[in-house]
Amino acid sequence: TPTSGPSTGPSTGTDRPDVVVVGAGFAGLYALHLLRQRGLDVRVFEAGDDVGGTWYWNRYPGARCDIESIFYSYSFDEDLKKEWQWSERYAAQPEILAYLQHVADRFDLRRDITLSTRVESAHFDEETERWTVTTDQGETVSAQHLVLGVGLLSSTNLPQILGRDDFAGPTYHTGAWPHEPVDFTGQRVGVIGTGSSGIQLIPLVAEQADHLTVFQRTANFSLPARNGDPDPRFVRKFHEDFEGTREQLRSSSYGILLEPPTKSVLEVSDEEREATYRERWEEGTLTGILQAYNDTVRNHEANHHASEFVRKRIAEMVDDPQVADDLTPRGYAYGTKRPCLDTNYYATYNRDNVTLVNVRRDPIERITATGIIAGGTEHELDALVFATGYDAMTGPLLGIDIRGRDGARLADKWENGPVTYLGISTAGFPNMYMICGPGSPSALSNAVVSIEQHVEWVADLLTHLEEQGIAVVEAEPDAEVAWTEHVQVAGRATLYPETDSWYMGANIPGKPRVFLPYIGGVGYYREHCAKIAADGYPGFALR
Ligand code: N01
Repeated sequence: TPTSGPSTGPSTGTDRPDVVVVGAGFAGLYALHLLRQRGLDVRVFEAGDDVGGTWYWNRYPGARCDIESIFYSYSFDEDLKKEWQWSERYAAQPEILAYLQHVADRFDLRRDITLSTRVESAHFDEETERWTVTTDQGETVSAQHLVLGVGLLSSTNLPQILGRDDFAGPTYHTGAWPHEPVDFTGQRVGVIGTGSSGIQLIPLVAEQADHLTVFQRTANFSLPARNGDPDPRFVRKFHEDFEGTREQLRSSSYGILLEPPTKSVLEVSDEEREATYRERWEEGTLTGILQAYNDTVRNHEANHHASEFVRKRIAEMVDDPQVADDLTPRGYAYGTKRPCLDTNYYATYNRDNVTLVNVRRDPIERITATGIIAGGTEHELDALVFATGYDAMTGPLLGIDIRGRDGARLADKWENGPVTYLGISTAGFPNMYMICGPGSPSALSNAVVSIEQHVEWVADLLTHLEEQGIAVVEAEPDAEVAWTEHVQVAGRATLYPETDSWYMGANIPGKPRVFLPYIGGVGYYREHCAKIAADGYPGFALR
């Protein structure tokens, strides 16, 4: 039952907690709840002025989840799952934020969360075997354990475009949207970027603005979301068999309820393939077509069928053949850049007040005080939106000055790419746990299911340490090298590494090119982690 309202500071307020958790989004909130239940003294620091993480910051028009809300929500508490009713199949940002605020209140979490406070550094002190954590508010605390729930996509990317800071009008990044409503009425608005964020935002800005100019570098594959009421079959399923449904999610490949494909697309007839794709297209899910056959992201010929199907649909939806051609994704395999779900995205380009600039043909030369010059033409703008994404997965971790044994910096250790054991731990940084770190399925899954698995695994580990009187746990170098290689080998069995995407770090100039998430599947990964725990944590030094 709810026991506390909003508060801006901790009521326990200790400067020597057992655990410091960084971040109060889906990961940090659950970590606080569960670790507290295990009897640990926990402090959470959150940079935002409220809980919510991703769903606190991403307030741009059209922001909503693209995994059905009934699955994209916690499953650790049966009552919570059954009580909360989503108003839509894919809930919008205000509702997801309200849900996380509700969770914070319902489980009395706020008293241990310090808001409006960014963790600047975390240094491991070898003498005390504790982490010294400092914040931008001048607070220093000492904790035995450090849990990093900083998110995968929370470090915004503002590209270095010539003249970027010369623009005289307001500029926005989708991931740091203002809290007060932004009104584009009567304005000429520019949007750079056509990833998931741009694709959600563009239709709504087009409806409001006088004119919208979209600057597209890479055309994306997007499927219609067919948002509406929550699917009653799934709601019922959770009500009738909570545990069984939860188990199904946890043992699935992506953390959603979708039968795993058993057939190759190459073994079915043209008619069967077309009918299956059609059916999946009508369903409106992120992975429907991607997961229709088992080789879509493993084989170019198989992928070509899925890619062509979506390309044809784009051509049908866009009136102007040149614009349709520019919106048609080519040169990379469908699915290897994260696909999108949209509402009216392609039809938006049929509006008179929308211009598409293909910056591969007409490169952006510079931003000026009054607009953007691309391909020799100046596009005059009153406001500019950067939907240009994130320094994914490693950016949020390396944004904190993290130092382990011998003062070694995590940023130096990961100079050539992240090295982790299970995406949770990294050698030389004892008692530090990443929630959905690089090398975990996270980015290739329903993040909430992955977060719950990590938080529960870490909580079990801390309970084990407590019971055994062990003070320090640390990944062993051999184990992390083997795991990191396994993650890359699994990636190389797919088409992902061929594509320039944030999965590969390719969207950030100078970032090492490695496949950041683990593609072994949520269910397999969970079993693997569980076996490591059951076997007494091989690959970890415990003392
Ligand atoms: O970011 P992105 P996002 N000049 O990196 C372009 C999740 N998410 O915020 O593809 C011109 O995907 C860039 O072009 P290119 C989801 O996991 C989920 O949209 O690099 N363009 C691209 O078009 C998603 O994948 C939801 O050639 C430049 C765009 O900016 C992830 O977050 C909603 C440029 C960036 O796309 C990130 O999505 C939103 C430049 N210099 C986000 N630099 C849902 O749940 C970059 N671009 C629905």
